[in-house]
Amino acid sequence: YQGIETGTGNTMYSGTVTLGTTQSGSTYNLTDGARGGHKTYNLNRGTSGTGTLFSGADDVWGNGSPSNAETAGADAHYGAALTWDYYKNVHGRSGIRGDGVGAYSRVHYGNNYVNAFWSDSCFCMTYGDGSGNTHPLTSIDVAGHEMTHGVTSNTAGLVYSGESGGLNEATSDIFGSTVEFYANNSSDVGDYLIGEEIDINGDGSPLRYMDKPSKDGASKDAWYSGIGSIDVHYSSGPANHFFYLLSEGSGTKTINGVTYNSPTSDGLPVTGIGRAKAEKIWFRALTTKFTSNTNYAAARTGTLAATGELYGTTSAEYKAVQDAWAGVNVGT
Ligand code: ASN
Ligand code: ZN
Ligand code: CA
Repeated sequence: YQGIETGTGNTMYSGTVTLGTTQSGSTYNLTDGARGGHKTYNLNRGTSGTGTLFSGADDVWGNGSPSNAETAGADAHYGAALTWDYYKNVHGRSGIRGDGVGAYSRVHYGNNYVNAFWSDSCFCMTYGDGSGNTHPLTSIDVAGHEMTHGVTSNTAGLVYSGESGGLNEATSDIFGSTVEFYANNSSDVGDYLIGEEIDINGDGSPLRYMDKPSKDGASKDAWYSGIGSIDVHYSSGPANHFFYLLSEGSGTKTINGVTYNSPTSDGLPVTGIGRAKAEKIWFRALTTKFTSNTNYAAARTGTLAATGELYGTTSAEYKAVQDAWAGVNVGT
């Protein structure tokens, strides 16, 4: 017998979840037959190849603890499924390349490896186990962030340096967050923070803040001439901030228990249009307006063009896009 199944994942960050699996004879494995055949492999601290496909005699994966090897696999498999479902159901895109074909994930990369990364060459994503091998980087937003690098390279192709590199990183943070909201998971709730679950700083603080990117001590809240020469994970700040302002507006707001306070660089207020419209605008711009060398000025033009097509150039949405870019010092 060979068939598509749904198993149970006992994850580290997202509680007990349903996973897409495959039964092959008397064993089960982490192959998501309903999502392009996305597979999840155990590198068992290796750093090359695929290691072994997670498989076992029952369709229950992990126990919520990082010391159980299956736990990180369950988190990664869940994050990949959510990202697949998000792009399919929200944006009508079937898989990272839009061709219905799944990628694959690798967990337990290296020893104490504190990063996760997407690779176009293997069409796969990889997760380290974090400091002490106790904080795998397998949260929902990180999964969505990494897989979005694959979407970006198969659409706009934003070059990963200079201002286009900042826009590439911001695109991954934006859709990493929207995937997290889409998941509607009660353990790993949706927010405009990146990496709040994986404790990369050791003090419970997130890696990045979209409402006010400078809270991380390095990212920029607003564009300035020369921003293209800083690290792309910091030059992403103005675009992350733009997306927050466009979605939620300026000022103070509490969402899912997190309080945000988003300033604007021009001191003028922005009225948010909601995340559901903002994510449509960014996706349409990414896939039909942005190119490999899009910079901040061109991102403003591209998102305005996308907004005009979606909502009209005299709409409140169009004005909000103008105001949100002005609020991060782009094209005032
Ligand atoms: N986690 C990092 C990122 O997605 C990995 C990298 O620097 N390429 O940006
Ligand atoms: Zn990234
Ligand atoms: Ca988050």
